[in-house]
Amino acid sequence: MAVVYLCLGSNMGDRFNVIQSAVNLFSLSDSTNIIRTSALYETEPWGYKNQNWFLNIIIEIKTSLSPEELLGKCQEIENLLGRDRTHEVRWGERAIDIDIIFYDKQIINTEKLTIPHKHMHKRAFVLVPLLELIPDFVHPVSGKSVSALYDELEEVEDVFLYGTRPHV
Ligand code: PH2
Ligand code: MG
Ligand code: MG
Repeated sequence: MAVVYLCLGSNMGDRFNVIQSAVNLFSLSDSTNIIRTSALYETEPWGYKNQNWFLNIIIEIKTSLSPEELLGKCQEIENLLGRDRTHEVRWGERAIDIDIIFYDKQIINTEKLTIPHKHMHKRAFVLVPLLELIPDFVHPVSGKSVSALYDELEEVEDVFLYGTRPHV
């Protein structure tokens, strides 16, 4: 079993409902168990600025799936929740995005998959919720802890606690 951190984000439609539905689908799946989640955050768009704010959350799961299988599971859930890749722009709006941030301490660089996530160390919307869960976890490539990565952020987009969080 691997311990994995996923970042879920939504900035289209009923954002809370979409995040709750994604959490439910991971809970219901035999191959993924949710251990903990961060709080839910409302976050300023990172990258392409002219779009709605996101809801973001990190979920900690245990899974029997390989990284490639887990990617497939994430894409299956994105598709079920109405993600339409044909009309997307890079870093633009989406009903649901599910990114693998860490998969144990594995380092993976294939055409389909980069783990740890390529941009996670530049994003407050990933690091702030991760700080709640694993401040001392060491990023296997940079050798820096999550809290060190947060301290080194140069541009910090706004990240606010949202009033409620999804049920697990
Ligand atoms: N996802 C992106 C691009 N920008 N900004 C925030 N705040 N949250 C996201 O989840 C996000 C983003 C593309 O995956
Ligand atoms: Mg993403
Ligand atoms: Mg993605």
